[in-house]
Amino acid sequence: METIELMLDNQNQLNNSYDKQGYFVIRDYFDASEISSLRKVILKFHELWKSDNKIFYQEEAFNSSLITGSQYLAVDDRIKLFNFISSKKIMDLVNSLIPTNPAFMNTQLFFNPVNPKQKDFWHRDCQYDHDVDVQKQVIHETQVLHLRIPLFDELGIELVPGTHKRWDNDEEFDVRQEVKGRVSSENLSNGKKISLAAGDLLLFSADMIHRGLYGLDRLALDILVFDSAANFVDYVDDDCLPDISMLDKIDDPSLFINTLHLKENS
Ligand SMILES: O=C(O)CCC(=O)C(=O)O
Repeated sequence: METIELMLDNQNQLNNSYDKQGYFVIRDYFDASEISSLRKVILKFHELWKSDNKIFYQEEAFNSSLITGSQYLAVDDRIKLFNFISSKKIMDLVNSLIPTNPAFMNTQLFFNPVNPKQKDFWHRDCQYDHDVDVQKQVIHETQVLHLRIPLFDELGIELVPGTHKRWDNDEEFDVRQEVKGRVSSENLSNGKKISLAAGDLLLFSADMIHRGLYGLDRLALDILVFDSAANFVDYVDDDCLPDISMLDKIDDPSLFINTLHLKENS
């Protein structure tokens, strides 16, 4: 088979997997030098963020966000991050799943909570914005894509395949919503653990049932992307977007330009 056909075939398999299961993983997608330059920028952010958020970090945090913002990183590091986020490797996947005007939403950084009693917990991202009746609807609408890039080997993510398109069974609902005496850190019988190594990429739907697995030295960058046709622009913080002056230093700024256009028209 010609290389181009092989690539298309792989991409179709990935799209099918996302469509049916709500996720896919690509092993060794990034080489050591790509990960090491990304890690350098992210660790700079992380150290500054931790010293600025000491109490929150010590007591309850398991993630930070707005990594591309101006609070902790200087312009040159932000440009490196914008170029990584919109690199060909990422955009090939994003464009294939969202062919028309995919838009950048945010970034998050996931790490281990300091408090060893803090347990990893099942959730759908939409449950923090909507009550149960609306959650039942939104899982059938356009969903936000999470692209997880682990910077160190980690236990990864546990997810329930197919729940991007279906409502919870009783066990999933009771555990995730913590009703009938259940708690969100209990094991689910349909959970599938995806352990990840530095260099892998996991793409999953934010609204499927999932939890991060705490342990090892986890530090994972999550990139969040949405379809411009969906109503998510209010979730975007202006400061995590590139300034106009940065756009010509980004090889393919379309992901950010799409968000900037949505902002202008909102
Ligand atoms: O890794 C975690 O702690 C949770 C990950 C998660 O919930 C997410 O990426 O939406």
